[in-house]
Amino acid sequence: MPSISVPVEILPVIDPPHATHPLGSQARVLLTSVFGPYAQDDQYGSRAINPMELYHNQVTRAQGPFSLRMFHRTWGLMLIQANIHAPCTLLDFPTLERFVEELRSNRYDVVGISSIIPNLLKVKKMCELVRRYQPQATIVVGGHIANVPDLHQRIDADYIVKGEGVRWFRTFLGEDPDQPIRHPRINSGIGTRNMGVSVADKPEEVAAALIPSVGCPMGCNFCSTSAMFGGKGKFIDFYKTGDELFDVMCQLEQAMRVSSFFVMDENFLLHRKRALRLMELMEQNDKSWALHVFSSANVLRSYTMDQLVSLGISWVWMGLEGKDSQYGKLHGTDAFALVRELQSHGIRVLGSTIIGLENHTPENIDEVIDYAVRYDTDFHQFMLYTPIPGTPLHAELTAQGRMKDESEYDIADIHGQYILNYRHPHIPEGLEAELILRAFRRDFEVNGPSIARIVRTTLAGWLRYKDHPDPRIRRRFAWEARALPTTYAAALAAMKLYYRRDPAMRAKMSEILRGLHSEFGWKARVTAAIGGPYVLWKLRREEKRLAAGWTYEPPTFYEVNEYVNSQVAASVFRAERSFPVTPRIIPRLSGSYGTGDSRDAAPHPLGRRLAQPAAQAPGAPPRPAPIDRAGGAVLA
Ligand code: B12
Ligand code: SF4
Repeated sequence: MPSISVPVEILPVIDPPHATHPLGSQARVLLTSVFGPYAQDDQYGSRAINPMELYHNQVTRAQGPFSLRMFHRTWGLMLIQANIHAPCTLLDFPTLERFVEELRSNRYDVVGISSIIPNLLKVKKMCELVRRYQPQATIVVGGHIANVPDLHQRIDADYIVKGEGVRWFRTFLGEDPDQPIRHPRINSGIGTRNMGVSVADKPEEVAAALIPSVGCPMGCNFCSTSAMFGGKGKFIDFYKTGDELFDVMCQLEQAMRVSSFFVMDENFLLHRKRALRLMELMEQNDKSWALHVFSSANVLRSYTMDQLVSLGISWVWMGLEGKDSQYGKLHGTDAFALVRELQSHGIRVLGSTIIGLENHTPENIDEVIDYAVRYDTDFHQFMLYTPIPGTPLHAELTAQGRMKDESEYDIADIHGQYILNYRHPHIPEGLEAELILRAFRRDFEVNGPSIARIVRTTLAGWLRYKDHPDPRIRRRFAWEARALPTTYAAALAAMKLYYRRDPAMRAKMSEILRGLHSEFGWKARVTAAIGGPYVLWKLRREEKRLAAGWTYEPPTFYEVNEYVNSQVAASVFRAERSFPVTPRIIPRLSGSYGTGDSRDAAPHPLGRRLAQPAAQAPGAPPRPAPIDRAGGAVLA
């Protein structure tokens, strides 16, 4: 059991007048993410190849109209807003103009900005704007950007906060930092779209994001999320026990009418005791929830398939060891066999492979890519090997003089899809952008659209478990399979038509469609016959739009917590109210932060990335109001 400290560092970059804000919980707080639009090249560091979209950015990037389009909110800010007693407004995904409007329209005592490193220039600009329009406000900058060593010299902020933000804000506002953590209601995906079809906005179709912990005790040397929360042996639990977590999930289930959870936890199954207790409670209380998790392969292996199924694991994001990888972390686990086994139980796999490891060369890279493609996971993420400030790997390469100087690149381009930020021993400068694209393309050419792959896996799960003796298990698989005879049959029929001149791919699509026909009979046949041509038409239309340069941007969200009085909330731009759930089970030990069990853990190469159900739909309260893109105003 690792010893755990609370890895929150408070770094005042100017001497604060007080250790806490003089107004305490009376201080008016604005929390904001960096401004968009994101999917374009501009002087603030937006990049067309770095959209604010998980899948299209780094998973289905080369899948054209088959790419899964979806946005995710800034969960860290939502968590902070839910857990302070000060009146707090959250502006998520503003435009620059909307951010300025907010500063001109409402007075704030504290402005908190969340960012990652590639968005540094935006933070700089935002700090300047706060100084201009709200000189009285204290500027606090947090999130992964805080790991830039000389950040205080690059931006004009009062505080740069490394690590967990709820505790920092509570302390700063003079509140008890050890109160239980309230959980915001978060729709895990927003604006889902695939093959030119937008997914319906039904609350019961949406997964709730669940944040049990942050950090990962495995402390892989390149892992910025582990480093962010203390590194090796350290992490922070918001909900320490299975009982606490179960309570929060029940409340989210009721409030949001969800039956699935996207579990935003670096290595959820690593906390074995908590996960198994949750499973027990799900069994006792007849909960057939579906869980989407991150996990390393050998942690998955430490559970039996019955346990995984009972716990509702239906989607796994896992790092895949590359051929002859320097990260030998799967520890003898046959990852190919594991992926197949998981898929045969209906568990969809998002595999993650790193390109640009030290042993990769222009000569062996095709072998590396082919190896990754052979996994035939439902989705495949490829990322460039990128030592990030704050990680041991970055420190090591800096000491060896192998990190590139910042004058050699633009920091906005270090997002993992374009430039290596260190001197690679074999890959010539500039080749990496092509290599990573080659990997995405190869995976798509060989394995086809991810949407077809998840149909294949979901069908396998349904066939295996539809007659399971436990009705709780049967119910979950029926829920997972609900769209197979309808939406997915139409989608497969469209794909078959789309690939009519590609015999291999057409055969692949035909086989999956045959599976649907044989299982669901006339219903699937009729939907395929009628819906297929319609979806094909949508697909082609989307293909044309994308070819013409169409991009997607997230809507702006504008939300206030319960301490903002309603007059303020209604003024100028009307805001939505956010409604977190409050834990009813209070931890026995004082404090919400604690230890976990990492005995059977081993790291995965790129583990902490986001998993997401494919058929995600927007919806469920608190719902974003209509968007006025020009001003970004949210008028409920
Ligand atoms: C969800 C997510 C996304 C979402 C959306 C995020 C958003 N709305 O901004 C999507 C999928 C769009 C995305 C995109 C990208 N992401 Co991303 N993403 C994540 C992910 C998986 C989860 C973040 C999260 O919600 N965590 C849970 C919350 C509770 O934790 P948190 O965000 O860290 O917040 C806590 C603290 O950081 C702190 N805090 C945060 N903000 C603030 C602000 C203040 C004022 C204070 C005081 C404290 C504070 O308090 C919070 C509560 O404890 C992380 C990995 C991870 N596990 O964290 C990567 C991660 C943040 N992403 C990363 C990257 C690189 C990207 C991309 C560049 C694409 C890419 N190639 O991966 C793009 C950038 C898009 C763009 N144009 O800006 C890196 C950042 C690396 C770095 N050091 O800068 C991470 C760490 C993944 C990784 N290890 O590579 N991402
Ligand atoms: S890469 Fe995965 S296993 Fe390693 S520290 Fe990060 S989250 Fe943990």
